[in-house]
Amino acid sequence: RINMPLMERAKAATNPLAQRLLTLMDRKKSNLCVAVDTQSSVELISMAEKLGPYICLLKTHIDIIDDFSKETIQKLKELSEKHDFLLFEDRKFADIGNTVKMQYKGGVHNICDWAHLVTAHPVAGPGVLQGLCKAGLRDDRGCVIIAEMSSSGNLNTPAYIEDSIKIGNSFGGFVIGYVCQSSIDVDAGVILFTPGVSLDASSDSLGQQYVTPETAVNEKGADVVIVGRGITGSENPVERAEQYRKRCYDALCKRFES
Ligand code: UP6
Repeated sequence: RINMPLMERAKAATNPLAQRLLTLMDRKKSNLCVAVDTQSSVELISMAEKLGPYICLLKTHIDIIDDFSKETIQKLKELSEKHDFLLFEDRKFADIGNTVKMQYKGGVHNICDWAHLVTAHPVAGPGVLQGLCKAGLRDDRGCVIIAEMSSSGNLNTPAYIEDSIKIGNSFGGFVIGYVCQSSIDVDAGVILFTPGVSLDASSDSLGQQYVTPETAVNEKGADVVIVGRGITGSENPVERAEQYRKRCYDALCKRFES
C-alpha cells in the first residue's frame, strides 16, 4: 500500500467512495485536506472558494457555525462541484447506533444529505457504524474511523487502534479509511488520514501536536494530510495552501518511487 501509486490503489479499492477519492487525488495532484474551523459561514464559504483548487477534501465542523443556514450547505455543495473536492464533516460520532443514526440524518445540519464523508469514534463498538449505515448507506457516502488522535494524552492504545481497524474492516462498504498517527497495516484501497500537521508550530496551547507534511507522509503513513490553522490562520491562505499541497503531494510521490 505505502509505495503504490494512487491509481493502482484506486483500482485495488473495493469501496466506491475510496476509489473516487483516490482518483480525485491523482487527477488534482492533491492529498491536502483543509480543516476550515471557523464560526462564520461567510468565512467558511470564502475559504472553500479560495482554497478549493488546491484541496481534495474540505473538512468542516458544521456545529461550530454561529450563523448556519441551509444556504451555507447549498454553497458548499456548489463549490464542491465547481472545484472538484469532497465534503468531509468531522462530526466524530461516538454514541449508540440509534442515536448516531438520528444525529447523522436529523437535526438542523442533516449531515447525511451533504457530507460525502464523516468521522466516527469506534469506542462504543460496531453499533456506531450500524447506525450510520442505517441512515446513509449509498455509493457516495462513507466514514473515516478515528483510530488514533493527534492530541497529547489521548487514550488510543495499540490494542484500541488494532480493534478499531477490525471494526472498520467489517464495514468495508462504508468505511473508507482511518484517522491515525502511525502507518497502520491496511489494504491498498484503504486510505489513512493524518491531522496535526503544521509548518509553523510544534503544538498549540490545548494539547494539539504537530509534525511536518514530510513526517506525516513518510513516518506516519499519511495518504491524506489534514491541515487547519497552518493554512487558515496564515496571512495568505491561498499561497500557504499551494505550499502545503506541493509539500504533501511531493512527499507522497517520493514514497511511491522509493
Ligand atoms: N483533528 C485533529 N486531531 C485528531 C482528529 N481530528 O486535530 O486526531 C481535527 C481537529 C481540527 C483539525 O478537530 O479540525 O483536525 C486540525 O486542525 P489544526 O491543524 O488547526 O490543528
